[in-house]
Amino acid sequence: MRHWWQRLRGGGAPAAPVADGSVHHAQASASLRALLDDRQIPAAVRNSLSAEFARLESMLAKLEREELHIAVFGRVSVGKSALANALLGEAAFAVGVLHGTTREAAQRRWHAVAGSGVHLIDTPGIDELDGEARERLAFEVAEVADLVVFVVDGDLTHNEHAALTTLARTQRPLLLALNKSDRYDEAECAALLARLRERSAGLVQAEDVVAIAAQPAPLKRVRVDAQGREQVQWDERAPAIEALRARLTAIIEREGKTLAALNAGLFAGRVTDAVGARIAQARRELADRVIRQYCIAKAVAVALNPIPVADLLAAGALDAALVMHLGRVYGLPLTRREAGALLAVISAQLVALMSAIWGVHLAAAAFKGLSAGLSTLVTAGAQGALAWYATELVARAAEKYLVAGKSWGELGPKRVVADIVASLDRDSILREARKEILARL
Ligand SMILES: Nc1nc2c(ncn2[C@@H]2O[C@H](COP(=O)(O)OP(=O)(O)OP(=O)(O)O)[C@@H](O)[C@H]2O)c(=O)[nH]1
Ligand SMILES: [Mg+2]
Repeated sequence: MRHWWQRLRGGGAPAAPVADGSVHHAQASASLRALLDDRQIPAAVRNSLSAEFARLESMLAKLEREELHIAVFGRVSVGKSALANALLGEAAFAVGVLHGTTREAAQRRWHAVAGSGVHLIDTPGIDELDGEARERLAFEVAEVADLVVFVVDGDLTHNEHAALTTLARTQRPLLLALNKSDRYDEAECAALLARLRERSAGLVQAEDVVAIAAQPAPLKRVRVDAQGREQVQWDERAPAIEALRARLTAIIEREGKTLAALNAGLFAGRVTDAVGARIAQARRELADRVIRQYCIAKAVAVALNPIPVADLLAAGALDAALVMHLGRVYGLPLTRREAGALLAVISAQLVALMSAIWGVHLAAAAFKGLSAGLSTLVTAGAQGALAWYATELVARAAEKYLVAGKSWGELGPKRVVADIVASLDRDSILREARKEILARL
């Protein structure tokens, strides 16, 4: 089933009425609340995403107040403020001939819409030349809007098309309003509309591309008075925005609640992803530190008390502690028995790999450069380095298994372990290990 917003902008089949916006609304509120109250999210992660969490709060408040935000958006001087005023029926926002009349986004409640928690947001124009900062601001506003009216006063420029595409990607429904239609005659206007529909196909649904005149230029009337003198008179004209108003009210009535819920839901989804990524990153960093500590401990122990290379993989006690520690880091604690079983699987793969492929090279690499004057210290360092490397391999394999939720995945342990062996830079690990060990002995 296609989502309602795809129906909205995709054209084709007429949109079926949304079953019940209240359901979406309640679901969105619940998911925002759940995210805000989630005690599993570490304080550090919450702090690093404080702006996002603050916005979650305000979005939840907005949902609870049943508000719907509509933003007008477009290049400077296309008549965004004039349109907002025409919809509101009052001169709420400054309108001007100067480019950049509107400097900051501002919102007003739209009382004319039934049961209205609907707010109109006027935004600064996206400047084609140097208004990078204002463009960013406008995009931010569009982000908090549930629905965006993109205002143009002619065919889409390259920048407008790019902005429209970006907005469409934010999954907000878009309306495209051709303003200042009073400047065109009927045929020109129809041709422009057709052109706009063609160029915005896939971004805006055809019926949501409409012609309006938010503030038509006054009509010049020339009268000849009794003395035969010409009198010029300017007649103000009322805004002609019915086509847009009708589309807006239809959408608000049919799916206003769902729109608000969708916007909140999308944002909650992004925050959830961000939280997940931060937690994963924090865990990786912690795991790195844990692994390093165990590598040092084991390497030093082996260096002080050398054992045959073949026994390195079998040296179990520290490895079991390491694997259990990693389990706690990744929030998937392992019992001692589980840790033992996991180690057995990994070691079996490593032993097979090492003896089959490069066991000889491994030993050679560890002992490289030892031909001249084998001091016990250096030999011990080399053995310790080897222990470090083996520990690192075991730990990374266990980490993969834990990150995948205690699973080797479809490929199985053999492939996972082989991939890890291939991905770790053996020589640099051995070099670093030797340095660390020698510094400690
Ligand atoms: N002819 C005509 N002029 C219009 C129409 N709507 C707005 N204008 C004029 O266009 C100019 C700009 O209008 P604004 O509403 O300030 O435009 P804006 O998009 O808000 O501009 P910025 O705030 O500077 O980005 C003003 O001089 C308006 O009178 C219209 O429908 N027809
Ligand atoms: Mg303005």
